Amino acid sequence: MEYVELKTVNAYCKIAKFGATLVDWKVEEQPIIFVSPNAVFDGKKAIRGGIPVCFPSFGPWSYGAQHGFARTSNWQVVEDPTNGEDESVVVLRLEDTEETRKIWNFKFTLDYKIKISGKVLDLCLDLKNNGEEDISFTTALHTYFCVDDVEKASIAGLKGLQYLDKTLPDTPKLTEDREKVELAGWTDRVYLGSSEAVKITGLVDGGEVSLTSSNLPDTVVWNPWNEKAAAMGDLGAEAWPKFICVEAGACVDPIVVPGNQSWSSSHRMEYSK
Ligand code: TA6
Repeated sequence: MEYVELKTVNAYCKIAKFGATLVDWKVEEQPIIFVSPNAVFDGKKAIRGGIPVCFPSFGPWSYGAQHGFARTSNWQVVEDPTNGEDESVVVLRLEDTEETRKIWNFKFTLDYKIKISGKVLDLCLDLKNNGEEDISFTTALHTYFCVDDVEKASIAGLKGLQYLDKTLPDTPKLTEDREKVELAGWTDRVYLGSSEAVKITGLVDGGEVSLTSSNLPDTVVWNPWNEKAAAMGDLGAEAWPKFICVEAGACVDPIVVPGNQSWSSSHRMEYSK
């Protein structure tokens, strides 16, 4: 599997060209992103962990596998990383192919700029619709964060938001009333219209991370918990307490990009300890 690496004086990042999946982000040697010890790196199955790019769909999709084809496609490096003392950047690109057009008949260029600087990771998606027809899609950056114990992690910034609870029949829309969201079992929620920063505490070794976005209005919180994890060959019963997924996306209301127009989004992670 081919990778591209970013390095600065105090941070490191590694991205698989397969799926443009960021599989490692360290600040001062501290790993922040979780990858399952049982992840498969066969260039076919989505990597279990890291930051999979869900596109052109977040969730189930009538055209193919859930979360779309971007996370199981080979991306190109547009230009080699610029590795400076304080900042390092790379752009990866996914374009339509004969295969993608067979299942989703649109011409597009999706550029994914990844930048590390200090204790910050910036992820920017820029979609160009190269055809005449509107493109409609949903998307998410499906981040797995390393935690000491998922039951001791907490997420602030979601109070007052409505969320879809995918663990309940008919996926009801409920309202979050907690200042700090803590997980005590299988959790699969899409919080709608997050505006303020979302802060995760309980990362490995006392770390915290603050998340902000533009044009990615929803926040997904997920952990499969023990039973479901045990049934996932690329996760397993031992690994599930060691991560929490907090994902920035446009997960519900599709984004529509008219012919020959563009759409862009950004997602910033600021680590602190
Ligand atoms: O982000 C939460 C979610 O949509 C869950 O419903 C679960 O399916 C998870 O993604 C993992 O999906 P995957 O296809 O990577 O196994």
